[in-house]
Amino acid sequence: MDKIVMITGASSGFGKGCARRFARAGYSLILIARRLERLKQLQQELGGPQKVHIIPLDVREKKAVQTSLKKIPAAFSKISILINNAGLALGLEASQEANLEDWETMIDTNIKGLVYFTRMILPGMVERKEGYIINIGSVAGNWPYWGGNVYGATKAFVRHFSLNLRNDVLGKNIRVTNIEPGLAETEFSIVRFKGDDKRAKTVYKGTQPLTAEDIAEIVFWVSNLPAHVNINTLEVMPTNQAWGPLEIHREG
Ligand code: NDP
Ligand code: 8X3
Repeated sequence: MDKIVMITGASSGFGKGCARRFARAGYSLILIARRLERLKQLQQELGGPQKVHIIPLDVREKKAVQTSLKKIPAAFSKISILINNAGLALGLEASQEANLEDWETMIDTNIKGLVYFTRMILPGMVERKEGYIINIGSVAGNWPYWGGNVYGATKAFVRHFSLNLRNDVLGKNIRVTNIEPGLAETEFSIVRFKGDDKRAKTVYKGTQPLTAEDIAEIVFWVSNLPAHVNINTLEVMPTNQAWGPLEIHREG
C-alpha cells in the first residue's frame, strides 16, 4: 500500500512543492488549505481522487478540523507523515503599532492550527507505532528581527513544541522534525503585505532566495532517512543570507 502524507497549506508555496515531490515518489496525499479550486487543480495534476484526497479547511477552525479529520476515507486514514506547514506572517510593524487582529490570526494559524492537527493525527501514529511529524518553523523562531515580534514568537513555539513532542513519543517509533527556513520566495510576502505585490517583490530583489522546491526536497530527504535517524531541527538559509549585528541605540 502507498504511504500517506498529509500536508496542511498545500495550495501554495512549500506545501504545494511538498505535494508534488511526494506524489512524484508514489505517495498518496491528503491536501489541506482554504482555497478549494487550487486543491482541485493539484488533485487533478497529481493523480486524481484515488491518489489525492483534498480537504478544504481553515486550520483555525477547531471543530471543523476535528470533524473533517474524523471523516477521512479508510483508504487514506493511516497517515505516515504529517507536514504541519500552513502558516503566515502578517505585517512588519513594531509591536507598539502592530494590528492586534493580525497577531491573533498568526497565533491561531501558526500555533493553534498546528496543535489541532498534531493532536488529531498523533494518536493513530502512536497506535500503529509508525509516523513522522514535520513542522515548518522558521529562522524567525530563532533570531529576532525588527517587526518579527509575534510571527517570530509563533515559530519559537513551533520549535519548542517540536522538541517536546520528541520526548512524548520516545519509544513509539515516531519521528519529529522542525524545518526552519530563511528567505524563500513563495506567496509568503504577498500575504504578509496584504496583496502589495510590489512591496513583496522588493523582499527578494537582487538576491537568490530559497524556493518551494528547495524546501520540498529537504522535507522529502529527512522523511526518507532510515527510521532510526531523527533530525530534530534543520535551519536552512539561502547562501546570500546571514545574521545582522546586535542593534545598539545611541543618543545624539
Ligand atoms: P504561502 O503563502 O505560499 O503558503 C501558505 C499556505 O498556508 C497556503 O497554502 C495557504 O492556503 C495556507 N494557509 C494559510 N492560512 C491558512 C488557514 N487558516 N487554513 C488553512 N491553510 C492556511 O507561504 P509559504 O509556503 O512560504 O509558507 C508555508 C510555511 O512556511 C508557513 O508556515 C510559513 O510561516 C513558513 N515559512 C515561510 C518562509 C518564507 O520565507 N516563505 C520561511 C520560513 C518559514 P490557503 O490560503 O489556500 O488557505
Ligand atoms: C519567514 C522567514 O525571515 O521572513 O519565516 O521571517 S522571515
